[in-house]
Amino acid sequence: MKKQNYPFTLMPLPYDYDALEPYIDKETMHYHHDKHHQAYVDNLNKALANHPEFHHLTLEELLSNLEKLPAEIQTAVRNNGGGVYNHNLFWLAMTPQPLGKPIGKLAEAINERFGSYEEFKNEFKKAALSRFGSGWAWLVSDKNNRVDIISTPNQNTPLEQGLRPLLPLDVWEHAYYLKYQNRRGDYIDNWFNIVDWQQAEKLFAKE
Ligand code: MN3
Repeated sequence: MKKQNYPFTLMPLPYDYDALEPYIDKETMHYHHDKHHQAYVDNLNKALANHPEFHHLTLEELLSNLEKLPAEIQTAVRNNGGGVYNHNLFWLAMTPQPLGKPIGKLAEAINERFGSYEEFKNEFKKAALSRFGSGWAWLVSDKNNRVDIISTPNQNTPLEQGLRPLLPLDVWEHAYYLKYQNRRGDYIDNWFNIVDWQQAEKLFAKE
C-alpha cells in the first residue's frame, strides 16, 4: 500500500470490477469502491482541511495516534481515516489469482496458533459472523509476531490496539447485501476463495 498524506485520494482497484466474480459481483464492487470508499476519502479530507499541522502525517500515523488529535476531529478521523485505510487493505487482500491457502512463515504461524488452516477458517468465520452490526474481522499479528483473530466495530482499525493488520474482512452489509442479502455466512465462505495469501504473507514478513 503506497503511503499517502493529505489530501488523500481514492486508491484504484488493483483489478477489474468483475475480476472477483462469482464470489463478489461487479455491481457490489462499483458501489463499494466508487461510492462508499470515495466517501470515506472525501470526509477524511474534510475533517483535516482546517488542521494543516497534521497534513504531513500518513494514514497509519494518524490512526495509530488518534488520542493526539484535537477532540473535535478524533471521531471523524477514526471513522473516515479508518474507512480509507481498511478498504485500501481490503482490496489488496483479494485477488483473481488466489493460492487457496496460507504460505511461508504465515502458514507456520497460523498452524502454530490455530492447529490448522481449517481451524483458522472456523475461528475467523465465527469472529466475522458474531460482529454485531457493522465492522470487520481481522487476522493480525502482535509485536512478537504472534497471530490472532480479532473483530472491530465500525471502521476502527487494529492499529489503535497496537496490532498489525494482515487480513481484513469487511462485514458491513454494503460489502455483500446486493448479492447475498442477509446471508453473511455464505459471503464469508465464498470470500475465502479469493484471499490473496501472498499479500498477507508480505504484510506479516514486513519489518
Ligand atoms: Mn466497506
